Amino acid sequence: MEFKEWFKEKVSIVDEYLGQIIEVKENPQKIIYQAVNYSLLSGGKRLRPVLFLGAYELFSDDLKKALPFACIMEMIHTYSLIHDDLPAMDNDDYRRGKLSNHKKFGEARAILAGDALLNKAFETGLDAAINFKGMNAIKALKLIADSSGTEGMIGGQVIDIDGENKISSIEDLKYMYSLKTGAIIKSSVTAGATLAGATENEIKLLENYAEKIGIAFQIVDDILDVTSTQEKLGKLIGSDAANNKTTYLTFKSIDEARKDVEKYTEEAIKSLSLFGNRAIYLIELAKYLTSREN
Ligand code: GRG
Repeated sequence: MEFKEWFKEKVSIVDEYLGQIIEVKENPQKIIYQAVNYSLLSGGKRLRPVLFLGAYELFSDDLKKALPFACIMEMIHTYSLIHDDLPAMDNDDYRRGKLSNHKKFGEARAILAGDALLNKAFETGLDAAINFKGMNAIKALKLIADSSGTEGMIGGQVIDIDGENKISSIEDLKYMYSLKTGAIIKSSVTAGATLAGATENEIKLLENYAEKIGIAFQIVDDILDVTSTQEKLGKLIGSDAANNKTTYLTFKSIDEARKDVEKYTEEAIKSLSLFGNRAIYLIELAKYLTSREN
């Protein structure tokens, strides 16, 4: 199967699952289901669940068992986008080609929609873990929880909002990126492999792959914020400059940044050599991320 077809197939099973995750009940809190679904079902590349399934698939064919865990990654990611767009954070009015959650539902509901998604992620994970034999599901959930917290995405966001005070070198910046963006990209891959029963050595190699694509992904994000258009990105461009953000382009030119993306991607692909042709989709995925337009 061609990579594009493989990717499309994965996105389609993820979208189908996510579409059923929130039961819209006729009760006084009905608005929260609408606010959650507004952001969760508004497209997005579904990169993290696809990475999860791609890593899982290296070791097991039983994708149905992995699907709830893979979708947790998208719920956590979507919550982070809703909160990141709030006036107190990046103050972005558009996301995924639509008004951001707080612009549509108001700030208080957007905060609660983000909280609800994070909670739903672990409700979903725990439900699935109850039916999973052995400890692999618990281990995978632990990786996911750690990567979302103060030593992961939240930690990175804290450094990011403190901005220039905390980031004075490219090393500081890469540290912040490794937490803010990198941590849940990494856990998507390592938790997928863990759930499927990969060995420690196999997980280590995949961790290396994920770290490298994580930094490449974020550098591309910084480049797109300068070079893309609102139509392609689905949100206003130039948001980093408007927020006085330190980005990769504070330290490097666009050409240098593009070269670094290539370098990290090659290193990521090299980490997969042990898996031979089995890793073809993860290899193609790394390449696709270098040329993405949104
Ligand atoms: C609020 C706790 C908290 C964390 C926010 C991830 C994050 C931390 C903020 C997102 C801000 C941002 C634009 C980061 C750059 C990298 C990134 C996560 C981009 C968006 O991810 P994509 O490109 O988005 O995978 P789609 O819409 O395709 O899912």
